[in-house]
Amino acid sequence: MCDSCGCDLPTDHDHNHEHAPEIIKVHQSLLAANDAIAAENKAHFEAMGIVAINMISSPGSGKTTLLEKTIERLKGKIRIGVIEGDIETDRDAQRIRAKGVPVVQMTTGGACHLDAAQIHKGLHLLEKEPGGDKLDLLFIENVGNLVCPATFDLGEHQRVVLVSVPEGPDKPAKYPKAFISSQIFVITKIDLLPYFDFPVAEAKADALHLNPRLQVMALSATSGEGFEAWIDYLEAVMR
Ligand SMILES: Nc1nc2c(ncn2[C@@H]2O[C@H](COP(=O)(O)OP(=O)(O)OP(=O)(O)O)[C@@H](O)[C@H]2O)c(=O)[nH]1
Ligand SMILES: [Mg+2]
Repeated sequence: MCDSCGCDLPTDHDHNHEHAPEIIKVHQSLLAANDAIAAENKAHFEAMGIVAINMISSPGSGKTTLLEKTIERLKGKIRIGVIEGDIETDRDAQRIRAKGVPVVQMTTGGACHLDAAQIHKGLHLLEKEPGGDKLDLLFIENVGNLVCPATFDLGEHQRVVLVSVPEGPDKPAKYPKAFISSQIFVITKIDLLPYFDFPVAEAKADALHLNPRLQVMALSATSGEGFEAWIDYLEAVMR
């Protein structure tokens, strides 16, 4: 640290520069601490042979419903575990437990996202659940929020961002970070397309403008339309 101006540069640096406000420095160091734990999580996943997928969306976009249908479809073929993130309640964990796979609920007590330390803790809790120590695929359902979860690496291999038809097609343009940092964009509830103004091509074009490598799919967990592409994607990431 520089004794002269108190910044992080060596003492002999040119002092003719602006200092980052303290709030930015604290934020940067919080993220650096999170990233270090995320790297440990990733190493843990790889040592255990687990593929980890982080699901991000606004509240109610259909994350848990998609997981319920996915478990129904893949149970017995792929060993699935789930870490649920919510501000309060274990309702989503109860829904997943009813499908017969290991699950833990992390409640954040107000925080709008999961962080890497919570996933580290969640993994150890999951290992104590029946079957939770031998998984092929771990889904992490993040807290319903399209903003904060995009900033926190959890050590996942894949990040999936979901937008449901009733939310409108402007979400990629308005919440770009979630789309820039994800590998897959899933448009959900397409059974509702006849009732909402949701030009799929517009949402897709905006997302691809932000992130040309994004894989885009559209599905309905309730009607099953488009579901095969999601299953194909999961089977591909498991290889
Ligand atoms: N029409 C229709 N409704 C759906 C579909 N998927 C989910 N829903 C409904 O949308 C509502 C919210 O679904 P959830 O799966 O709980 O959404 P979520 O993203 O997990 O919500 P949070 O965990 O609160 O962020 C429920 O009433 C679901 O039945 C779908 O494909 N079509
Ligand atoms: Mg949910």
